[in-house]
Amino acid sequence: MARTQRPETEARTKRPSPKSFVKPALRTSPPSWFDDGPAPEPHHRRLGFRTVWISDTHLGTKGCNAEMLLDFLQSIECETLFLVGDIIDGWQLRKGWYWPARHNDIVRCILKQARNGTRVIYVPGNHDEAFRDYVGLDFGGVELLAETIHVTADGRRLLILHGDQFDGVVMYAKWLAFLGDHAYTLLLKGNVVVNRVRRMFNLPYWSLAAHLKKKVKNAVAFISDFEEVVARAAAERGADGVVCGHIHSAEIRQFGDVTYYNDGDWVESCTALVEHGDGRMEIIDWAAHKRAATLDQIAQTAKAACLHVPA
Ligand SMILES: [Mn+2]
Repeated sequence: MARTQRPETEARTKRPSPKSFVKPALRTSPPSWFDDGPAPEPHHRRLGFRTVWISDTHLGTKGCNAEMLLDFLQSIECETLFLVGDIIDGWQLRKGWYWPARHNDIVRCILKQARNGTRVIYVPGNHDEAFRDYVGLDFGGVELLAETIHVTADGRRLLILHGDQFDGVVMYAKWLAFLGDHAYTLLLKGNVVVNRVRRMFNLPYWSLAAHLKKKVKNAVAFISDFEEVVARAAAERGADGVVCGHIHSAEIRQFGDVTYYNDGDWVESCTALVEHGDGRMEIIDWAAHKRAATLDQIAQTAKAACLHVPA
C-alpha cells in the first residue's frame, strides 16, 4: 500500500492538476493511485486497476496463449490479482510434460507482482485441483484459498470461486468428463448385457440406458444453466455477486439482485475481468485491445509519413 500511494503524492507536489484544488477534506474515499499518478516506468505506462481476475490459463498445455498472457500481465498493475483456477493444467501435464520457457516467464511475472506489493490470491480449479490440498498456505507471496469474498470499492461483496463445483458432469460423474460421449455409447451396449443377466435371474426389465440418458441430459442442462446456478449459490450465501471461470466464456450478467461475472480464459478468448478504482467492473478482451492498438499504430505511422511527404 505504501508503495502504491507514493507516486500519487509525488504527482500532487510536482504536477498541479485540477484535482489538486479539491479540498482534501471533501474526499470521501482515499485517492486512487492509478487514476492520474505517474507510471512506475516512464517508458512503459501500465494500465492500473484496483483488482484483476484471470483464470483458465491452462499453463502446461499447447492451448495456452502464453505470449498474449505475458503481454497482458506485463501491461497491468493492480492492488489485488485473483487467479481463479485452471492456471496450471495438472491433467495435461500428467499425460505428457509440456513446459516451454514462456510458461516459466508467466509464473515469474506473477511472483514478481506479488513481491512488488500486489496481493495475489490463487483459487484452484479442477485442472489444478492438486493445489486444493494446500489451501490456507502461502507460496512466495501467493495465497492459496478454496474460495473467498472480495469487497469492491463500492462496497459489494463478491464470492470468488472457480466454478467446477456446479458443473454436473464434473461433480456427479468425474469419469464422464474424461470419457464423454463414448462412455454413453458403451453404456447403451451395456444395457443389453445388463438385461440379459437380469432375465437369467428372473428380474424385470430395467432400462440402464434410459436411466443414464436421463442423467446425461440432466448434466447437459446443468451446464447450460451454469451461470444461473452459480448466481443462485452466491445469492444463497448473501453475496452481491460472484466471479468465476471454468466454462471459458467471459460474461457479466444480472440474475435478480446478484451479478454474475466470468473472467473467460486464455486458451480461446484471452480475456480478463477488471475492477476500476470506483468499483466499476469490465471485461478486457486483450486480443481485441492489441488489434486496436496495432491499427492505431499503423494509422499514426501513415499520418506521420503523409506529413513528411516533400511538396
Ligand atoms: Mn475448470
